[in-house]
Amino acid sequence: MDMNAFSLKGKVAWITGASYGIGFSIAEAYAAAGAAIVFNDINQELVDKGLKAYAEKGIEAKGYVCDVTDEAAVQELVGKIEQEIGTIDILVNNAGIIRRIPMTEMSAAEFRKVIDVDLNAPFICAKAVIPTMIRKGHGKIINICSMMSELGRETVSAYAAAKGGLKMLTRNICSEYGGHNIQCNGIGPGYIATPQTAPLRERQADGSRHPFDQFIIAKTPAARWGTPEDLQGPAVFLASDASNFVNGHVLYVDGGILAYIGKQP
Ligand code: NAP
Ligand code: GCO
Repeated sequence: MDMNAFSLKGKVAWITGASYGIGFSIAEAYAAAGAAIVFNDINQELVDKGLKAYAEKGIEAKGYVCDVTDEAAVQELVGKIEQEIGTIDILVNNAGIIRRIPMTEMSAAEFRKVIDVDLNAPFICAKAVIPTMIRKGHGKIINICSMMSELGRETVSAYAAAKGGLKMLTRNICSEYGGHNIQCNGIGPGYIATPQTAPLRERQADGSRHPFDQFIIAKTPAARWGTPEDLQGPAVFLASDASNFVNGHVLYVDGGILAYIGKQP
């Protein structure tokens, strides 16, 4: 086998919401694999924070302010990227939010906001890049799904609905555009230590671990939280030619959570 199949040399990768967290880690891996990195975030402060962080890693990333829920802004951004850097070979729909609110206490507006960022935006961004991928005869779209693409839990109704929908959007892009040599797959991270999950890991007043922290440790065969770096290899694989016959798949990177009933108390 030619191991260059895992190379991203000469490719342009756009990772949404990648100033930090999982998106940043994936972009870092793509840069190491040879890709040109483009990212966006919701405001200039975050973009500047990201640019500084990429520069500290020796990565010449290009950053743009763009709200991924704004279709006109996304269309404009894709045109700007194509002019300034090149056509997009790899899209990672990473930007996301969560609101942990019991469903009966959640407003319809709050529910819609989560759906807008976590499901509508991946549609908008994929729709913006697919026409050029068709013209080029290849493309990679990777949607960052979740355990909640398969499981529910209290207080995350909107997030689970969005991530479940994102799994099916992944499968539908595969179905509709696989004939154009476009592969659309998902990555389903387990519980990863990022700002988004920080509230679930906060030390208690007595110094003990957060109850949810202990719960996840018991539910994970690896008996640890994942790190953004745990996602780098799977993300490079799904962005590379090594996965050209993998399509419509959600690759769960969860330390085994989905396979495990959980450690007996
Ligand atoms: P994070 O730390 O909250 O980072 C998400 C990034 O997306 C932030 O920079 C955020 O900006 C940005 N963003 C939010 N709304 C946006 C919008 N409308 N337009 C552009 N950017 C926007 O999250 P993370 O933990 O790295 O997670 C990244 C992705 O992985 C998300 O889709 C998340 O659902 C998914 N995921 C996370 C875990 C986990 O355990 N951490 C597990 C499974 C899946 P702000 O800082 O302004 O919010
Ligand atoms: C939660 C967590 C999870 C993780 C992730 C798991 O509140 O349950 O935030 O949703 O973010 O999506 O895969």
